[in-house]
Amino acid sequence: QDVYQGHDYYNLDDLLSEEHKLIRQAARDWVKRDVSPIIEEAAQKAEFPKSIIKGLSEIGAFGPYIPEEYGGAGLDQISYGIIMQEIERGDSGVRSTASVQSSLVMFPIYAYGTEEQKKKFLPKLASGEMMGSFGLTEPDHGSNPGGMVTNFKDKGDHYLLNGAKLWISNSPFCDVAVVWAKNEEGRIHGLIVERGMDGFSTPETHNKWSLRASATGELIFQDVKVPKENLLTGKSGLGAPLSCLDSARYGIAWGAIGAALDCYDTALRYAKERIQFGKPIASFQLQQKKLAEMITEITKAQLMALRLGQLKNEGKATTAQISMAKRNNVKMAIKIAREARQILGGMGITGDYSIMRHMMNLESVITYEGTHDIHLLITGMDITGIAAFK
Ligand code: TGC
Ligand code: FAD
Repeated sequence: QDVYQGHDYYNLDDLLSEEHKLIRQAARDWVKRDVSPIIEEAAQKAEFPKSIIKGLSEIGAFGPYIPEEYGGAGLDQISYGIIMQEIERGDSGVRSTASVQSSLVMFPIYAYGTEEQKKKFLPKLASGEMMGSFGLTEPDHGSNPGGMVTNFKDKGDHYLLNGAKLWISNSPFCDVAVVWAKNEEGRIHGLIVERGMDGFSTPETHNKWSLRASATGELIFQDVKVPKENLLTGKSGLGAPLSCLDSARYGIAWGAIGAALDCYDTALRYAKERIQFGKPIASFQLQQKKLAEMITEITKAQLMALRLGQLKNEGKATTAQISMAKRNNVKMAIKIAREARQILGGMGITGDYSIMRHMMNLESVITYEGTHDIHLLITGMDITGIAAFK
């Protein structure tokens, strides 16, 4: 791990600014120092390592593109991507924590919240003093969030919230949850629910074989009285939560490259050192084919992510473009993890190397933020004009 410097086959660094490279180095150094040494044990024990919260905040991973006046880092979208890439080189679960906090909690409050909400929540979320979760998925509504049944009623001086969300990252320890629910007319709105409100509970989901260092759970609302000032007033309808997903999916398109780079880097070095039949296994054509295809696919994914970042910076990236990159890059990373594990032979199944953990983590990444199938259908809809979801 010590000599890892990234792989840049097409000299994409030439297209990055000095600031981008400094941000990357800071994130990379932090992952090497504070994540890599503890993450295997955290994953084995299925414990979220709370010690990383401070560091995530310090490298700008909480709200990288949220303006500094609200405590964010005020960076561009490529910086956001680079930070996600470096974090996911360490672990997809750690990147999940940052994705949720930034794109799914801070973004909706920043984009759709009142000035009071922004001032109250954003600086604390940026510093990690407050941790957030995002409740869209329900037990019976995953790919089809528009069918949600969680609902709130106007009770004059407050709203009364009922329902349940499942598969929620950060839920077991979150201080606040951005929750999507239908009003009495069936229109979807976002509400900020705070820990301590009566009737709000967050049981943890156990027995995951994937994303074990990330805490996942439920959000349960039983007659929760939510103050009216906690409604996100800036946007309603399914488009509001979906626009947050655009931001998180973009970060995942970069993040997956980090996991793939770590697997490739590990496999390349192992192949050069491991001797069988009197030669390094890297000298056998079958292993070279695997490694050559890995770096080719990584390079294509890097090009896609960088161009998407440029489009995001210009405010031109479409939902369909983001879907294509999320789908392609996560699939690329899973394939590389599987091939890399084989290059390590039996050693590849142990926790002495990161590959098997990445491989298992990526099974969540390919499912959350829209499944592999759903993203294909988004592309299909974009090119044909016909939605095949329903
Ligand atoms: P559809 O009729 O297509 O759209 C409903 C309304 O939303 C608008 N819209 C968008 N607006 C902004 N941004 C987007 N990306 C948008 N996509 C659609 C659309 O224009 C429409 O507006 P209006 O005004 O006409 O009402 O909706 P649909 O019900 O047919 O569903 C489409 C579909 C299937 C693509 C969508 O539901 C979907 O993406 N499903 C996947 C669900 C998903 O991704 N869930 C993720 C949950 S969060 C999570 O997984 C976090 S993981 C934690 C981590 O990152 O670590
Ligand atoms: P389903 O929607 O039931 O899908 C099952 C299968 O059917 C999939 O293969 C899917 O592709 C396929 N399918 C569904 N509809 C169609 C269709 N129309 N056409 C073709 N195939 C279809 N959600 C949140 O709101 N917040 C979070 O923080 C969050 N964190 C998560 C963390 C983890 C570890 C995991 C695993 C999930 C998380 N999710 C979160 C939920 C995630 O977004 C959903 O799991 C995902 O959207 C899929 O929903 P589902 O699991 O209900 O699967």
